[in-house]
Amino acid sequence: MNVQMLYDGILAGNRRAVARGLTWIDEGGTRGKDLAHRLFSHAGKARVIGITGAPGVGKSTLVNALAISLRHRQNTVGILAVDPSSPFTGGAILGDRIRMQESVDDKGVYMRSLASRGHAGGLSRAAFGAITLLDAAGFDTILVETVGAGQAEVDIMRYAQSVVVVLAPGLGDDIQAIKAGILEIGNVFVVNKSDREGVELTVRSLRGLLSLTPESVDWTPPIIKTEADRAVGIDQLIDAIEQHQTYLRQHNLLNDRRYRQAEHVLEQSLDDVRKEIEVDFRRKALWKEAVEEILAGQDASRYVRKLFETWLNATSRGE
Ligand SMILES: Nc1nc2c(ncn2[C@@H]2O[C@H](COP(=O)(O)OP(=O)(O)O)[C@@H](O)[C@H]2O)c(=O)[nH]1
Ligand SMILES: [Mg+2]
Repeated sequence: MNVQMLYDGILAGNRRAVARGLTWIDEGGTRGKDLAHRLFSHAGKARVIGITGAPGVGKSTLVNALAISLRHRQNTVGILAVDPSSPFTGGAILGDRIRMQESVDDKGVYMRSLASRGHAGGLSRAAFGAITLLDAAGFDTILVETVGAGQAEVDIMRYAQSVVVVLAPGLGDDIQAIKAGILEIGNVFVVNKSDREGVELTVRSLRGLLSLTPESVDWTPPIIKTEADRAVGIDQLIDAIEQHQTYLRQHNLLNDRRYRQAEHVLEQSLDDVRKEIEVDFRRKALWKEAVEEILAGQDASRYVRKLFETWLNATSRGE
């Protein structure tokens, strides 16, 4: 399958093309990056919902319940599970897969886990590319699950329009330990496993913590109680997400976000060119020559200019 066929296939919503494209993107190589950049202008229609929180709070169960409920509302749903600690064949993901089965048999749902084996920053870039692809493929809603563990996961949540932070009772004492970063990115909070003891305590502690974070004037994050494995509270959660989406639209925040994402694409391309130049020149004599001249006291920026010029000439000659 060549790039053009793949690109056309993705835009037509062909599942095999979507699968292949996501593999390219997850590899982190040039072809995946180019594909994601080309697809960007066709994205921007989907609503992108991030679901984050500590391991075991019930995020995957919640995503499953959300997907089923959204399908009943005639939404098509793309699901990305981003978990660098779980390779494709790993137990956790396999378990998720099985529980996702109910929605997976349905053509209106596409589920994929990303493992991105790439360098630092590779994971969030792959996630952005994958969201772009699913958006361009025409899914109405994209659900992105991340373990709210590190900076990469917080970065990924920047690509979501509405971020749902999931907690569970029994983490009561831990609630103080929740990273402030996670609290700040939450637009909707869920206390899942509300069948368990200590729900009200968790809700109260959470409300207390949220009152300390700088408050947006127009949006107060609601706290929704759910029991994901029995699909309790899912409609309330969808309503809360929809209210947040309405808020974003009314304040023109979706357009702002799209503008920043286009800037981000530009930054990534610039970064790619810089890396390409470096890789190319490390192989050439000019690199060694430059290092030696710098050792001898020459200005490095002169060489940078020269590297760019030589690269530009070579690329315009199609080398
Ligand atoms: N008691 C109870 N268990 C739940 C609920 N939701 C999910 N679980 C269970 O919690 C465990 C972890 O769920 P999972 O969705 O994999 O959590 P994740 O790691 O956050 O994705 C599983 O055994 C679920 O069946 C709930 O509302 N109540
Ligand atoms: Mg999970």
